[in-house]
Amino acid sequence: MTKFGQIVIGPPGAGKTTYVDGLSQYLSALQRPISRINLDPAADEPPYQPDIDIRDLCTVTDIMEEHSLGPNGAMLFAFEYIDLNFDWLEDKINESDSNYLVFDMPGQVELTTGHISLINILEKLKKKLDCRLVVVHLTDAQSVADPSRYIAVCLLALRTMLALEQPQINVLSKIDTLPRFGDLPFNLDYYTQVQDLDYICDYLNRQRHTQRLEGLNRAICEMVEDFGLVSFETLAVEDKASMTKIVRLTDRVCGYVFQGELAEQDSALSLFTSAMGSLPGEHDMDVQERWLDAREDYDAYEEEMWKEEGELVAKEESERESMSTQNTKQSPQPPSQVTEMRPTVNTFSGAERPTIQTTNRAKS
Ligand SMILES: Nc1nc2c(ncn2[C@@H]2O[C@H](COP(=O)(O)OP(=O)(O)OP(=O)(O)O)[C@@H](O)[C@H]2O)c(=O)[nH]1
Ligand SMILES: [Mg+2]
Repeated sequence: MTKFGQIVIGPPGAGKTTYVDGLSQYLSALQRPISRINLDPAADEPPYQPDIDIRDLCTVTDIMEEHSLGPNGAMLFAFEYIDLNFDWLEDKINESDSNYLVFDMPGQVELTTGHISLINILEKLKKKLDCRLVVVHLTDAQSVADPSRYIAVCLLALRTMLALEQPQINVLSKIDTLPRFGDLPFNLDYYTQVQDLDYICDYLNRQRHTQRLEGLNRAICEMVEDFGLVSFETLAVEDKASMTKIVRLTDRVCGYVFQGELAEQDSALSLFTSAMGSLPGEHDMDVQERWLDAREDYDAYEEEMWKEEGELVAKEESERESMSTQNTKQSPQPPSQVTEMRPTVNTFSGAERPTIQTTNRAKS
């Protein structure tokens, strides 16, 4: 059976484990069974219960003790060990019934920028288990507040894409924290689209401490632009619209969209409309507006929507309860239709969405 899924990578603290936890909750609400696979042999207790846990095979602490290695060396050793003992992982995956796998990776960037073990593991997942995975590369959105760090992040994203040779989505995580870092020199879409990096080089040349690196910065930016591979999505893990967009995108990229309900439809048109049509939030919600320009208005609006949704669910629940009490009193009836709780596609599609007077668009 073909398996689909995501392999979640990114520097330490980028939010990988939190995303896997959020994704698992989100997909269970959609009634999509998933296997959560902790591939971090140095993980403390993750907030989710892993269905497969690499720490049952090896832990960084044991490797450090047995082989007198430091934490980074032990992590690379652990991945070589996983590669050699791939059968263990293969058996565990075969035992699980779910055909959607989510891998939570450690934060060591060495693993994703050229170390051969992860490349081998991905190859085996593809060849032996027929896994179609999308790499979700998370980076803390804080990096856009510092232009030189942003350039490094673009370079890392490109390096990872070239090293792993997998379909990859780069994501600026924790976008909800961005207002904490003050006004950005450019609008958010400038950072997500990764175009015209000359502007950022010019900006850095106006800063005293980065002027002397002009040649290096320009060379890196030119290379990133020439490849034309890097762009970023945004993610706030607790925001439903944001998660919806990432799930829809990953489903398309790994091909999951062609499975399940859609695969059963004979209409090629509906299949391709789902695969190629616009994503929720792509046009009608601007991330800059949501998280930077009018955040408080949106937060208040969203709270109101959640309250209404909660009241609706509570009402439905009490109606169901009273119906089932009536049914037990009367003759046996077939079970009543249950309204499924599904995440709303776009929280901000209502007429009452907040309007804002000004944006800082002029900056770019
Ligand atoms: N505000 C906010 N905080 C987040 C978000 N995602 C993650 N965090 C926080 O970021 C911190 C690090 O998150 P983790 O999920 O442990 O990061 P990680 O990438 O798994 O870290 P390592 O496994 O150590 O590399 C935690 O305190 C999370 O609560 C988000 O979308 N918004
Ligand atoms: Mg983690």
